[in-house]
Amino acid sequence: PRDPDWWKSAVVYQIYPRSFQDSDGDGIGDLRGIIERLDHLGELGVDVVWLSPIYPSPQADNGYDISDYEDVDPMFGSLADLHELIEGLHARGMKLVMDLVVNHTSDEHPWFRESRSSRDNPKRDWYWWRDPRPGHEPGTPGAEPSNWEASFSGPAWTFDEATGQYYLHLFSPAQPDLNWENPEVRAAVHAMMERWIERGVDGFRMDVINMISKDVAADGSLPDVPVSGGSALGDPSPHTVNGPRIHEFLHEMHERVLAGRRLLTVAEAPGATVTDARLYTDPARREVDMVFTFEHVNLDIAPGGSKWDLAPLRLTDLKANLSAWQEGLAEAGWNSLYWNNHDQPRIVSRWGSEGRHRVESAKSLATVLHLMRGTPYVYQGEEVGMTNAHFTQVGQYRDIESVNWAAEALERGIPEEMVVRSLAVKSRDNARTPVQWDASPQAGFTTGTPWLAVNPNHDTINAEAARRDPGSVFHHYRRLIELRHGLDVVVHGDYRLLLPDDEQVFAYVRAADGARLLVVANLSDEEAVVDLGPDGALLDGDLLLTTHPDAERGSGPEVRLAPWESRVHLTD
Ligand code: TEU
Repeated sequence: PRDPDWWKSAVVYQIYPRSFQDSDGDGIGDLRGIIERLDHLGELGVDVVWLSPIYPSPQADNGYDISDYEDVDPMFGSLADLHELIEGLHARGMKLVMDLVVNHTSDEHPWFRESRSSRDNPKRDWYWWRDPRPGHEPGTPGAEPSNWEASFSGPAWTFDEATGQYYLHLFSPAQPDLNWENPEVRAAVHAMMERWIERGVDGFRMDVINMISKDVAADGSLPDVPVSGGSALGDPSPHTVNGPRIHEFLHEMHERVLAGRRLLTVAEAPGATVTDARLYTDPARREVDMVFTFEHVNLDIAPGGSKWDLAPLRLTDLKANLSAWQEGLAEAGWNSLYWNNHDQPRIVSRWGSEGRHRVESAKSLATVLHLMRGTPYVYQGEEVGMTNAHFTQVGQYRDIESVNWAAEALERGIPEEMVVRSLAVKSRDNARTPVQWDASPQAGFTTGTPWLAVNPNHDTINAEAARRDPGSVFHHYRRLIELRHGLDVVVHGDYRLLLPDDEQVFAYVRAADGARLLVVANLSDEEAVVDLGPDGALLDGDLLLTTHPDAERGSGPEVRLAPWESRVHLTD
């Protein structure tokens, strides 16, 4: 039975506008640049575009610090350009999902300007203002109202001299947290969402939405939390996620704004477990359609460390975690499927084999992700096999999270080569170098000077070369998307992991109504030989997709796979 939920067979493409395509030569991507590239998305075959923030912003966190929720920042263009983009997408049968960043605003948002102007301003309680800790000199270390830490280094509280109180910011001081306990705040957000829906948007990606419910004590204080070093967030900022009223707030938002509309909603949920996700995404609970988990992208963090404390990934850990999410949401709820976004390093450099097997590893990682049960997300450039930036100097980085951490780490005496290495592996700027469109100077991204350096490997890694090469990563993504659009077993089939203990091969079977899809991938630099047991018979099924079309293929149960070789067989 086809689900009424169109987003279950859809593929989403994330655009980080600042780095996608510049149309006016200022070195920063913009909306008209996106409009110029819609044919690329059409050829890839994606159904939805998730657009990272384009709203007015001082750009402290590249637009995730919003000073006006209902306009377009002139650096990206105008509301008219946005309407033209929406029309251009709808004309191609595609949809637009906006980034909803409402855990916090910019400190330049009028709401915060009013709130901070005086203790009795009507909007004072739209944010979290608290007195200094008793017995401490205000503004000195230890006087913060609680021990919460910010995600971009430092305490989560900043002292405001004018009114003698601290305000809360889980991210930078330029990103004060909204107080969702206040019904006026919730109503204002709901009204803003309603107006975006009226402008024609088709859904929302909700930025750190599981942080909006804070653990408030009866006396209104935000109590200390145990300092756990690296938290589930993948950074050392202990505070509450999945707070006591989160489901109430999301359900209220659903009932007030989302109900009865065929929108796509995805909640970015750092620290959420699959048990939490079942509560967030069970349709009977009417909260959101799916969540972004962080568990799999935190598997290469040293135990108890932060994202900067590097550890190698164990494939069996990745298979176990992804399978737990597949099984955990099999009966009720829905998965998002992603390797990349604007906050994560690029997968082919992180867990692929960029040097020796860049194309095959990019293809095989995409294959194992896209044929699982859930909605796949493709991040700009991932479909071309773009790599990390390979910066060699701290000064090359722009991202507030990287810049702040590097300064703090060097201050703490961490050797510079360790800082440079951690940044090269994990900085969010790895995802933010301009999209590589062709081999021309600046990769066809801009005629000016790009805000962040274009990767020199754009001379060979670019969309134009990929489109011309039938064996490219691009065409492999295009075929994966076709399989999802054409095969019910990909959308609705159940999932069964094979070979859980194998450290080279990721293999699973999807099954629905008699159809069975075998996905088998060697995610290692060495040849692999595995015995699929009774499932080996599925190797006789039609070969739908492979990285190695010329490989000799036996008929199981043993299968020999070249480094990074993957195959997809359909038995129906
Ligand atoms: O990300 C929240 C978040 O948890 C990440 O910043 C995470 O801590 C980081 O990726 C670990 O390296 C969202 C947005 O995606 C991010 O771009 C914003 O900076 C952040 O919220 C604040 O809005």
